[in-house]
Amino acid sequence: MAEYRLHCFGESGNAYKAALMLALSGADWERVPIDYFSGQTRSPEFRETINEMGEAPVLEHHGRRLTQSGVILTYLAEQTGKFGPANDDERYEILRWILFDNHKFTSYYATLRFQFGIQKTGDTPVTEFLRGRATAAYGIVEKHLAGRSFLLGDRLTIADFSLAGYVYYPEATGMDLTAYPNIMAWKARIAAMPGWAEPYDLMGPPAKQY
Ligand SMILES: N[C@@H](CCC(=O)N[C@@H](CS)C(=O)NCC(=O)O)C(=O)O
Repeated sequence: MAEYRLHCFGESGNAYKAALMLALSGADWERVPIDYFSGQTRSPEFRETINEMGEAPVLEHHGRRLTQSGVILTYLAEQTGKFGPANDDERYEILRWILFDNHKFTSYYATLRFQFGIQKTGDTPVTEFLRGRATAAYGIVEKHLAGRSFLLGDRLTIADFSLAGYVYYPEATGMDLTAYPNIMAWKARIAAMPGWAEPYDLMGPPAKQY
């Protein structure tokens, strides 16, 4: 059995954040597939034995079970000694971006992609609202990345893995990411790192063709 076990599924960008960290830090890990589209995360068994919050990702390590990608990233940075903060200022800066990501950058974009690109709802007042919120969050990150290689400056950290969770997925959102040149360059910088792979290569293929 591998040292780290990541409960995940291909479509989950929140799980991809942890998978990216495991892959780029060279950890010994394996995936434990979740059958999300058959309702596994909503089953009483999953909630009682794997994650009461009913979500991916879940990381198992030496008898510990951790959930929430931000917690998992923080834990992995401490365990591996890689991609973590170098001092207190960086610790707070990383936490600041992880919180912004969970509230705005990932959450609106991921929900938009789920509705528009996976459930194929077409445009509705909900997707239009989500796209407006995601566009605002992308604009903030685009501005922050001007003149910086990564969120904290010159060095790749877990804050980047958090925000990078959904930017490599191919499903339609009705947003054109090429309109964000700093985000596109940042995405390419992360993709050039040794160990990087596409979400569906790291965590398993999509449940169907979207
Ligand atoms: N804030 C959480 C979000 C996790 C999350 O929303 N995971 C999705 C998959 S990407 C999920 O399992 N959703 C199940 C549900 O909400 O029912 C994290 O960062 O881990």
